[in-house]
Amino acid sequence: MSLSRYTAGALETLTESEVQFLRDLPKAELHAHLNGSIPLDVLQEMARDYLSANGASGSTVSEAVKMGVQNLTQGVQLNEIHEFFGLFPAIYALTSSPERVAKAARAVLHLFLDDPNPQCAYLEMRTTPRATESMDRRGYLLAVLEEVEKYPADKAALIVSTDRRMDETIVEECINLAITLKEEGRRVVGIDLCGDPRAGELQRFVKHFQNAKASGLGVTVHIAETVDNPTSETDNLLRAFAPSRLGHATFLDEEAMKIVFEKDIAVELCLTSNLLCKTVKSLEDHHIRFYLKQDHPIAICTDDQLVFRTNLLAEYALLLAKPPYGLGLTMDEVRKIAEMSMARRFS
Ligand code: 6MZ
Repeated sequence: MSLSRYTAGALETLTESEVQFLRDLPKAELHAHLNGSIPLDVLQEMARDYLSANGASGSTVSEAVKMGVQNLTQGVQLNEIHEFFGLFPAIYALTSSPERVAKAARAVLHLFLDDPNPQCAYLEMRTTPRATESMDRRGYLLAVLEEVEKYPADKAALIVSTDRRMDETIVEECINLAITLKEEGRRVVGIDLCGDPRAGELQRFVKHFQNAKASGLGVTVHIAETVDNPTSETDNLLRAFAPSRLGHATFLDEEAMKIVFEKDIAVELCLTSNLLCKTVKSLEDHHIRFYLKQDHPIAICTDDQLVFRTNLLAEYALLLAKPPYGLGLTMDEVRKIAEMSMARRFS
């Protein structure tokens, strides 16, 4: 799949030895959503299978799948972040049985971890458990875990996501599943709060997140991803949810920053995702510069490489490439960032 203009530009300016340096760097991918990271060719194959089984009916779902996959194949242009979430019903139609979720998980793990060019040394893949006609949420997670656990524990683990749009009963079910599966010795290492940043009042999540933390699970939350996320919500996420990592953290005010520094909360940064969702205007304006100046722990991540047409190597290329293609960091600085990602694993 061709890369987005941001990442392709950065990679093209690097020498072969610089690319090799980035490939060889042990790095951890800590923020990758399963259904947003399915390789395009696998998704297209899944769509073909789906349409040959269901397409004749010409149902609304089949039409949505055709349109959705066509969109993703051409390369999605987003006017604003909220359009991003509209891509998922079509993808979800293709990953709604245990076999198909397993196939998607297998492909994502392979993409990140296998030769000839593994993207990272360690992957914490995250996903939101869904109940469908053919599986319940536990079945969903077991299908994904079976694939994760085919890799050694120092290579792959699972984070269970909850979505801001969920009812409290479902939040509770997802988090209890994460806790129980961990107790059963399965490779669940953390929980996440994700979903459309416009959605939901978050108070109903608090006690469940606290339970998860008390059970030894890592906690990460998407926070202040858009300028519209209220300060009170950000404050609540930092204080009541007690996360040890944050996703995006694009619009933190001074007060929030103080907590992040004091509590040493690492930040998962997804450069291309932010640029394509237009929450950040340019690399020049990206909040990574601020964290680098403060020498604060960060992890460079891909978020949803299917949609954003990127990969972890290309995200690191954005660090090393000279402006205007990248941030122009030195190899030592980039090495240090990779080390920080490895140090902030939940496992
Ligand atoms: C917030 C995001 C996201 O869980 O079905 N997701 N939530 N911000 C983002 N940044 C742009 N990218 C992905 O993967 C897809 C789900 O992850 C969340 C969305 O809720 C999306 O439905 P899973 O595997």
